[in-house]
This record gives sequence, C-alpha cells and structure tokens, in this order.
Amino acid sequence: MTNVAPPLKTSHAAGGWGALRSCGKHLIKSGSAITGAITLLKANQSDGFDCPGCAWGDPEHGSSFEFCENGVKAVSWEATARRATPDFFAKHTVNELRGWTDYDLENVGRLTEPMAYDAATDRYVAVSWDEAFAGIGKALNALNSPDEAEFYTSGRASNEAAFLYQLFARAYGTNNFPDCSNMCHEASGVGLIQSIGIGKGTVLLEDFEHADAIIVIGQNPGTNHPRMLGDLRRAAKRGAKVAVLNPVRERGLERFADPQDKIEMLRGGSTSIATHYFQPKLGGDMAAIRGVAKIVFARDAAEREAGRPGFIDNAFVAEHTVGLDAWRAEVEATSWGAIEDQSGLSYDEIASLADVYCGAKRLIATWAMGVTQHKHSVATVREITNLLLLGGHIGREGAGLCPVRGHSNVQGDRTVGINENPPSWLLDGLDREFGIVSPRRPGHNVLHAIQAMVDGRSKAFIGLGGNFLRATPDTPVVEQALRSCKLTVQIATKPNLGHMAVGEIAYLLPCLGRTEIDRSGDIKQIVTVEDSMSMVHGSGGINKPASPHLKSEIGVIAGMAAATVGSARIDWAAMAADYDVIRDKIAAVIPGFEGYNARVRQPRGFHLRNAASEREWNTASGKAEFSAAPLPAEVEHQQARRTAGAFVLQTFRSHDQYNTTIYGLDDRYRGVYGERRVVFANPADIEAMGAEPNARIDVIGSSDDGRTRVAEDFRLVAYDIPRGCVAGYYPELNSVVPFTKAGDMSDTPLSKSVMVSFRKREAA
Ligand SMILES: Nc1nc2c(c(=O)[nH]1)N[C@H]1C(S)=C(S)[C@@H](COP(=O)(O)OP(=O)(O)OC[C@H]3O[C@@H](n4cnc5c(=O)[nH]c(N)nc54)[C@H](O)[C@@H]3O)O[C@H]1N2
Ligand SMILES: Nc1nc2c(c(=O)[nH]1)N[C@H]1C(S)=C(S)[C@@H](COP(=O)(O)OP(=O)(O)OC[C@H]3O[C@@H](n4cnc5c(=O)[nH]c(N)nc54)[C@H](O)[C@@H]3O)O[C@H]1N2
Ligand SMILES: [Mo]
Repeated sequence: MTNVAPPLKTSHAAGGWGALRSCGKHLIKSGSAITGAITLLKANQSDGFDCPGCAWGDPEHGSSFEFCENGVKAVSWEATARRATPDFFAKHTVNELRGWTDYDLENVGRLTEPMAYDAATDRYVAVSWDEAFAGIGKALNALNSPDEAEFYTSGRASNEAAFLYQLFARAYGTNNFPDCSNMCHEASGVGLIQSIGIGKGTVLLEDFEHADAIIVIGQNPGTNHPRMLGDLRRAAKRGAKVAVLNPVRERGLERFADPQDKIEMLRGGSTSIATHYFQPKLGGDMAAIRGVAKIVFARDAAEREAGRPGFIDNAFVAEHTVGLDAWRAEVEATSWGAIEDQSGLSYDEIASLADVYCGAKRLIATWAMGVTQHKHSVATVREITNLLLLGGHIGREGAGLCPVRGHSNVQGDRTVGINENPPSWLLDGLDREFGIVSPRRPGHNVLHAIQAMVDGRSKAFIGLGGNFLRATPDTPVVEQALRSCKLTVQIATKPNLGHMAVGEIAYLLPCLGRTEIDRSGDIKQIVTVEDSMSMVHGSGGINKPASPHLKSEIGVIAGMAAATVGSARIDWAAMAADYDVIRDKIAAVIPGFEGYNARVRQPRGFHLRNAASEREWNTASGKAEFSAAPLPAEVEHQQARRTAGAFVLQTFRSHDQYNTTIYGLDDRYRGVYGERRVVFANPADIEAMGAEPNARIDVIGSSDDGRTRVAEDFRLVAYDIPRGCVAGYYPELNSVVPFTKAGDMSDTPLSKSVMVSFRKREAA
C-alpha cells in the first residue's frame, strides 16, 4: 500500500528552475520578451489586470508578484508581437485554413481588423465595424424566432461584457446561453445548490492557512492552478495533511519547489505536498467518499460508546441539516465489496483517508474536472458535501468546500446572468431596469445547442470568445453543425479552427485582451472578475492594444445589440462609453453588488456574500440537505472489464496548453516531449492488449448510437495509472467523446469517462 507519497527518485519537483526556464522560453517565443516581462509584473496586482490564466484567488498581502509559469504563458500568448492581418487572410482560403491546427492558427498572432466571410472567394476579407454590425443585425432579425440563435460564452469574458451579452440576447428574445461552464463545473453548481443552496465554494483563500487537512480530488493544480500549489505548500509546511485522490500520480501534487521561495530555489530543495496519495479508478470517487463515511459512522459510534467525543458534529447536524438518517441508511446498505470495486481502492486505503478526516478539526475539500466530467458527478459533489456536513466543516474558519474553477471569470459570468435556466428574479430585474420583456422559456446549454444545430432548429451561432468547435465533443459533428448555420459570429483575440467553421454569413471580430489598455475618450476603463473564492476585483490593461481597430468585447456587444434590437429602450452606446454605467445596472439587478463602483476600486475588491459560508441555507428546507443517492450500479471501468479490449479514457490537459490553446508540445511533469498524440496506459494493460509500449494505435470510440468515432495515430505510453483506465489529451481526443452522452442533471459531456478500444496501426 503506497498511500504516503514516496520521494521522487529520478526527476525533479514541479515548479522550480524548470518552470523559470520554461517561462523565458515562452516570452522569447511570443516575440515580446520585454513587454511580456513588464506586463507580468502587473498581473494580479491591485493596479493591474487579472491574470487571464486560472481562477485561483489572489493573496491579501499581494504586493509581491505571484509568479506562475502558466500565467506567464497565458500573458505572453496574448501580448505577442505577431499579427493576423487582412493580408494573411488574403493569402489563404478558409478551406485551406481548416486543414491547419489551432496551434498554427493562433501562432499567426493577434487579429487586427473585423473580417467578413466572402463565399465567392472563400476568404475572410476586412469590413468596417458598422458593416459588420449591420450584417449581424439583419441576419439575426431574419430568423424565424430568436430561439434559432445560440449565444456562447467562454469564461474569460468580464462581468461587464457578460452582463451586456445576456442583456442583448434577452432583449432580442432568447435564453440560449451555451457556456463553457456546461462542459466544466456545471455539476458543482447543480450539486451545491441542491445541498447548500448556493452553487459556489464556501472557502476564502485565508482558510487554507488554518486547515488541518485538505483533500484534493480530481485536480492537477501543478499545471492548471499553479498558484494553488503555493497555498498547499504552505499548508504542508506547517504540518497540515494533504490527501490527494487522483488515478494518475501527478508530479505537482507530490513535490513542489516554489519559485517564490529564494532559499528553496537556491538550495535546489522542494516541499512534499501530498502526505497521502490515493489512486482511485476513473469515476470511483463517490464510492471512495462513501467508504470514508462508512468508517466515520462506525468509529463515531465506537468512540461515543467508550465515552469519548466522536467524529460527527451532532450539534451542527441537528441545527443546520436535514436528511442525515436517510443518507446513513444508504451508506450502511452499501457493501464494502461494492465500494472497493467501484472506487478501485482497498479498505485499508480508504481507512487511511478516514484517518485524515477524523484527525482534522478543520477540513477543506477541493476538486475540479476529475469530479465533474462523469455521469454521476452531481451525486459525487453531493457525497463530498455530505462528508463535510457530517463534521460541521462548512461555515467555519479553515474548513469548507472549494470547487476550483477553470476560466478566470467563469464564476462571475454565471453570477451576472449567463444562464440558460435563469431564475425569475433575474428576468424580473432586467425587465424592471431596462423596460424589456425577457423570455421565460429555458434556453439551450452546450449539448442542447449542438443538437439544435444538427437538427436545423438553430441557425445562428455567436461566440463570445472560446473555441466551441474544439472544446465540445464529436468534433466532426460540431464542425458540420456550425457550417450549416446561416450566421456565425466569432469574437476573438486570435484565429482558431472554430473560426474556420463558417456559416453562410460569417464574421470574425477582433477584440482587446485583458492585458491591453481600454480607453473610451478620457476614460480608462476597468472591468471586473470574480475568482473561485467569490472575490470580485477590478482589472485594467497596461499594454498598447494590438491594433488601433480593436474594440473591447463590450464595444462589440453594444454594436451588435444596437444594430439588432435598436437603442430605443436600452442606451447601448452609453454603457460602452463608461463601464461604470454597466456596473450600476448590475448593482440594480444582481444581489450583492451594492456600491459596486466604489467597492471594486478598493485594493483587493470585495467578497460577494456567500450565505452558506455563514450557515444560512437557501434550500427548500432552509437547511443544508444531505443527499441519499445510491452509488451508480456500475461505472465505466466496471463496464469496460466485461468487454474484451474495452477501456475507460479520461481526456485531460498537458502542461503546455490552455484548453484548446496549445502553447507547446511538451508535458514536462509527465515526461512527454515534442508530441501530444499519446495514450497513457498501465503496463499490464499494454501487455494484455498484446502490444508493446510505444506502439502506435488508433483510438476507437463507442458507436452505440450508430456514429463511427476514431482518433488516429497515437503512441501508447506505459504509465502509473490503474488498470482498465487510460488517459490522453483534449482536444485531440474530442472526436471520440460522444455528444449524445451526458452527466445526470448536469448535462456535461463525459470527458473523463469515455468508453474506448484500440486498434494497432500497421507499421508504415
Ligand atoms: N495552464 C492551464 N491552466 C488551466 C487550464 C488549462 O488548460 N491550462 N484550464 C482551465 C480550466 S477551464 C479548467 S476547468 C481547469 C481544469 O483543471 P483540472 O481539473 O486540473 O484539469 P484536467 O487536466 O482536466 O485534470 C483533471 C485531473 O483529474 C484527474 N482525474 C481524472 N478523472 C478522475 C477521476 O475520476 N477521479 C479523480 N479523483 N481524479 C480524476 C486527472 O488525472 C487530472 O489530474 O484549469 C484551468 N486552468
Ligand atoms: N475532452 C474534453 N473536452 C473539454 C474539457 C476536457 O477536460 N476534456 N474541458 C472543458 C472545459 S473545463 C472547458 S472550460 C472548455 C473550454 O472551452 P472554451 O472556453 O470555448 O475554449 P478555450 O480554449 O478556453 O478558448 C480559446 C479561445 O479563446 C479566444 N480568446 C482568448 N482570450 C480571449 C479574450 O480575451 N476575448 C475573447 N473574446 N476571446 C479570447 C481565443 O481566440 C482562443 O482561441 O472545454 C471543455 N472541453
Ligand atoms: Mo473549465
């Protein structure tokens, strides 16, 4: 049993000098070493911009620049010296560009002018902003119904842009808001609302300084939330337990050399992060947590029998919760056989995790995509919540729930109204403030939007950032769906493959990035974002815009809106001229934003009130609700075992990518260099397949809905991963992820539970 992470023998710790070297490389590659370096000094500072990387919180005493290797990549990616000008588009047809990779397309550089698709020459050609807006307004108004249009948001959009965007779509008449969140933390939102009445985490960054134990579930912070490692490292140094649940041994969770720590860097030292490392099988976390609960119930009873205090916070449970008995009955009815088989962990390993739980007076649980991209993710989020409720670990210092968000403002976008299923108070507020009649029909999420485009029910796609084509499942299906639209509009900073899936009428509209100065007349605008800890703060760019023709996202939205719904009721231009006006409107519609304009100018911004963290529960019962869901009868790795050659695949991120943006071809911490088409598998599984490590294979997805799904030419890599489970990178593997399968209640694609088999490729 290896639940205590052994020191790494061969390779280096995460972070450290490797991270610094990599940063230099990325700054030089972007052709902006100097602006890049200056720009970085302003990331996440009170007078600078919010890092467009992840949504981890910023420290209170944040005067020193928090170094983060992947933040450097995100910033230098945007601050590049390269440009995708009209000349570039004149040289290449769209059909030709469809054969490029996202990597090559984004490498062309920043978009400089608004472009319209010219079908006659199959090229994007420059247009004026006014022509573009008029064309969009005309095409949208020509649809049979506003519900034929899809308004996609990627989570980088600021609160102001997102609020204006949802106002535009609702004034136009639809709630169709497919959103990157539908592919991301949807299960966290849905599960937490059911359990504690708010779909957000309950901790502050400071809580990490007080926790006795932190359980990190299904998350790879070394790559995706590097600044979180600093907080985990400080916790580990002062003796807190850090227990990891992850099928893969991720380097950053084992040892970390903090580039912030000069002494550690000079001595070549590093700090162990995980005190306990468990490797469940894919989708096995709910069973593992249930096992912990089973032990806690038993130990609590034994302790109390012996006259000692137990491990259940009975006072908290009695005052603040409902449903414990039903859950307890369910836990007791679940057999150890079922728990061990489904989790892939032994009783002893689960007991060791229960030791961590019982030893902690203050416990934090964090999680990300390893929890949320399965069929039973909502149930799993609620099971994690159950476990914390049992010990009273919500609403006390050093304890709580922490779904670690992805995009830097994905949480804020939802807060300000990007929601296909809006609450009526939101619509009432918009109607009252703007004199519109918001549609009451629920709209489309990502999977609904794809289906509607496939069926021809949706005919227009507007993308506020992101890369809908490459982020979604079943890439060939989605490409066809977008190309069958009457109108596609993409608002972006750099070209990507999604922009080449053009509708009959298509526009590619360039916008300012977060690092750039956004000026209207005399006003230097700021925007605001909300991090994973519900801190709302300002962000103002410092770089000269990549081109004089760029508009802010807000300017683009205002222009489209004025051309589509007119300015009689809503003064779009006034809002675009001064974002304070937008913030005043947000404050009037969305609770918690009173005094927005003043509070956002305080150094660290302000905290949006989170009722659950104050033990006020906005649920039907007015209490926190234990969930009593049964374990799934079977998860994918159990199904795979019954079919020869079948495996469950998770699609995750390499160290050199930001979602669909590929910065480079290395995955340093996992020892992969110069390639991305790899599948990580257990050596025993490779042998059982009759293959050799490094063999070249095709990945075959399920075809139970009649579609053929193949991703060609991958290398099999022997790796420390449980049997029956394999892993590889998104977006390359999205062509084997079915858009027809989704999480229960979350409707999230099952990106971490894809049923696959392999086919050997004949040597060329
Ligand atoms: N540099 C960089 N930063 C990013 C991003 C990026 O692409 N690059 N993306 C941003 C976004 S949008 C998001 S949502 C986050 C994503 O952050 P993560 O959730 O860390 O992203 P993934 O790479 O998908 O990693 C999932 C992790 O969960 C593990 N895992 C997979 N399945 C299971 C399971 O069933 N159980 C358990 N216990 N573990 C499992 C995997 O082994 C992997 O370590 O990061 C954000 N930050
Ligand atoms: N198989 C599989 N699929 C997944 C996932 C997975 O783990 N596995 N993860 C899912 C998750 S968690 C997420 S969040 C989604 C991500 O889905 P998206 O958010 O749609 O994708 P990104 O790759 O983050 O978007 C990159 C593009 O955003 C544009 N962009 C960058 N900065 C800006 C800006 O400031 N403004 C504007 N307007 N545009 C900008 C650039 O043109 C760039 O090409 O993918 C999901 N898809
Ligand atoms: Mo995400």
